[in-house]
Amino acid sequence: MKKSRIILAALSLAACAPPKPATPPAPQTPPYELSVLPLPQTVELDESSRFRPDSLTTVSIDAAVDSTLGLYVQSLLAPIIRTGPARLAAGSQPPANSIYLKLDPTIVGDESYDLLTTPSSVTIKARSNAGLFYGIQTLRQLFPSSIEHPAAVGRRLWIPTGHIADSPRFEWRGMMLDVSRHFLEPDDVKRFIDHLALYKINRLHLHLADDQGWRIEIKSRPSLTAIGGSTQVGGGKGGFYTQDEYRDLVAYAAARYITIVPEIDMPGHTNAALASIPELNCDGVSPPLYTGIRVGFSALCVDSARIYPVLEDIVREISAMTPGPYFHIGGDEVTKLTHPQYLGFIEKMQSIVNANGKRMIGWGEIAPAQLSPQTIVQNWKKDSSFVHAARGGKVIVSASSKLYLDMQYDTTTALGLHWAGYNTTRTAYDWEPATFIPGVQEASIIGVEAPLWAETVIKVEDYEYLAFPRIIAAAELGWTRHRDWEGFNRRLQLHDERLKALGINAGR
Ligand code: TNX
Repeated sequence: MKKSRIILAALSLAACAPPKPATPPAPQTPPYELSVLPLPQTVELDESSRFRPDSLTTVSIDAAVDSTLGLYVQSLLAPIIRTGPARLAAGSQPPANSIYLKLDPTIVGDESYDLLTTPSSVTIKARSNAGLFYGIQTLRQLFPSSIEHPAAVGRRLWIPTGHIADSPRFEWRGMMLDVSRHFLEPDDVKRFIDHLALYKINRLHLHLADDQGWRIEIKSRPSLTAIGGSTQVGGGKGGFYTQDEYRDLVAYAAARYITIVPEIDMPGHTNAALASIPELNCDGVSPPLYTGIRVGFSALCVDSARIYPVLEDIVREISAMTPGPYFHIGGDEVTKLTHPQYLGFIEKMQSIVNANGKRMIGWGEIAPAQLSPQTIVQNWKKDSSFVHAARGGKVIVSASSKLYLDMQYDTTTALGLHWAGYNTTRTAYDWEPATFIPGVQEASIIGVEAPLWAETVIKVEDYEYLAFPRIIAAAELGWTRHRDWEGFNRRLQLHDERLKALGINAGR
């Protein structure tokens, strides 16, 4: 493993500065402090020389680089940088005073990048466009928060020279949005996607169906949205994504190197589906829609052959419009079935999901079923995910007592629940996923994900209040190998201005 090395002359100078004299000297630029989140693997910065983009700075990209990345760099620094990105001819060098993106197969790791800053240039190298995208996010955060205000006049944007070499600890760095309990409009989901990308989060799990709402159009089963999508917790108007809107979200996320993971929770958490399609019920009669927040009362009629064509239609249509390799079948909190009924159902769903070309994911309860090692188990409470690890399967760590974003910060938080405890930002950050689940070691952990359940949130501001800053803690947990709470907390304080600049309604 590479050693983590952070050389920050400015930081140590600030730490041993003498007490302030009575009459302060003429104002000076404060020392540069690193506020990049998540913390990169190695950072060497030299504040004594700087790169400062100006109206003559250009963006250069190599032959194979995704051109949207060049445009993205230009837009981050517009209107300071005036010209669009230039694609370099093979073998030629970038001009002086440029920000240069280069694909380099010698960089180890699919999502790694290398960022070198001299007084006259910035060079980001990576093996993949995803790595370049992460390098650009680091570059963005090296600049002061005023980079987030493109219309501000007289901005002085500069970064110290130096070298950052970075790669993620885990392949899966996720967030989950529950859009079922309350519906979140596509534009609000996009807003989340934009902000998650800033922290190198690469999975957005959408919890698309639960007791209170069905949120995705299924063309062969239109009653799912016509009935199941018509309400939400508290009885509001609900809503759903049309297939075009879903595809648009998938593409929007993909352009930010985020893979959408669709979840249809089953066989429990299915009241909205049961209310929409009578034959999913054992007595063939649909129950009424449900707008409360109880869990565990609903179940598909798993012994009836007539439910499987419906489930096949759902998995097929969603899989066809999801380029990512995953399909999440939920599987949590089932109290209305026997254990053999439950396990048999999970195994049938695994065949259906695999037949549609996807890797199945399910909550921890699915672990005792006969699962393929390709299936992924998402741990959220004490479960038997060690059984899955023992068969060579992967586990996503979403420990509710650490990473549940719908847990209240403390007893004074108005929004959220507290059945798993109160989760402060430190709770979310200051623990170790590789030693948390008995029998599940680092090698079995594909990564971490922070779920935001939405029983108590309606407006996107409320979702943000619970998500930020804890999602940033989760992002660093997933990315950074050598973490320390004090350092993180300091960078987070410095980052606060950027959250404000982005208009994020972070909880404090
Ligand atoms: C448990 S976590 C649930 C959800 C609730 C959540 C509320 C999980 C797999 N199931 O249905 O929304 O608690 O915190």
